[in-house]
Amino acid sequence: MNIKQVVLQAFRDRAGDFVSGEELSRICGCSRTAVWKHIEELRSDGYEIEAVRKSGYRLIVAPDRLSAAEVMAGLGTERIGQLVYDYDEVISTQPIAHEAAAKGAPEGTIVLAEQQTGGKGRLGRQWHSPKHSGIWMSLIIRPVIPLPKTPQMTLLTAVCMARSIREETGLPVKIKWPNDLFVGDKKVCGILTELNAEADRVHYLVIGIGINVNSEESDFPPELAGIATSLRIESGGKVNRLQLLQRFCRNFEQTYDEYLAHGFQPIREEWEALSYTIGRWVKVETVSQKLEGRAIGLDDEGVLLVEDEAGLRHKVYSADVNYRANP
Ligand code: BTX
Repeated sequence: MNIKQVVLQAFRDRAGDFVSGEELSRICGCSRTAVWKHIEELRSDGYEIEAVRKSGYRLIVAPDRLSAAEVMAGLGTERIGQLVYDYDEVISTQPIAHEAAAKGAPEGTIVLAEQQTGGKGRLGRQWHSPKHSGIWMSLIIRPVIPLPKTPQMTLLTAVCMARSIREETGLPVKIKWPNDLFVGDKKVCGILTELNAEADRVHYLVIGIGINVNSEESDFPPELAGIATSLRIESGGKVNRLQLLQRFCRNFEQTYDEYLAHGFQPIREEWEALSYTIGRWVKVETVSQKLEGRAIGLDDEGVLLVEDEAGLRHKVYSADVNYRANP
């Protein structure tokens, strides 16, 4: 942790009470003048900090910003979120994370932006990422798994994010295969998994996650009206982006470690329990596949199983799935 993170952690531990300059200087291992300089920096980052002679410093208001210092302070994970790069505005966090990963950024590194001007969805689609209203992030992981298993990481991420949103907001979020989170019939979160690999070795994955957290109806462009929603719209109140992100980091680390130790089975069960897709009549279209049927579950590897009207079971590896009324 750097000094700003240590100071923020001390404020958090004290929950609104004063921390003396002397104590901060002891915790941070620097002079009181250096502490004061860091307090000034935090103020220019938007923190409102009261200073009272003989009492010390007290945090009054933290800005609604996803800063690296805030995310890393008090996170309590070992890898996920232990290195965070934050940006005010980027085209997309994905290429930044790829570049960091190629230069050796450790597993768990996160790239965050308050706004993306060219947010990416799958297959060249766009992801609308307006200022301060969402979590737009890319997570670098380096699992030692064979290439065909990498789609499982998207399913794992969806499970962890759905669980985190449910715990944080109580909203009944569901997962639409393979990479969307829905509240009711509207999309609240999308996941884009990109990888760098050779035929027999995964170098790293960059998992891009976009969540509409505090967006209001007016934040969505007309083409998303009726298909997109936010946690705020659905829950009726502002949601703390920082708490949600930290909760996701903890959930992800725990679930990812379980996955590395015990495989996909527990994730498959949780995915099916949270699924919006299972039990529905779907229409699947890929370059090589066109079929309609009922989504009946995932196989052991995380491949979607669809049963057509003749009772034949088909495996769907990667495709857009549209929903149809039952025949
Ligand atoms: P997707 O291809 O499944 O979804 C993209 C489609 O979703 C768009 O064509 C549009 O219809 C709809 N859409 C666009 N923006 C939104 C939005 N804000 N809310 C709801 N629906 C929307 C999903 O791709 C993967 C998205 C990943 C986004 C993250 S953000 C951080 C990282 N950086 C980056 O550039 N992308 C990822």
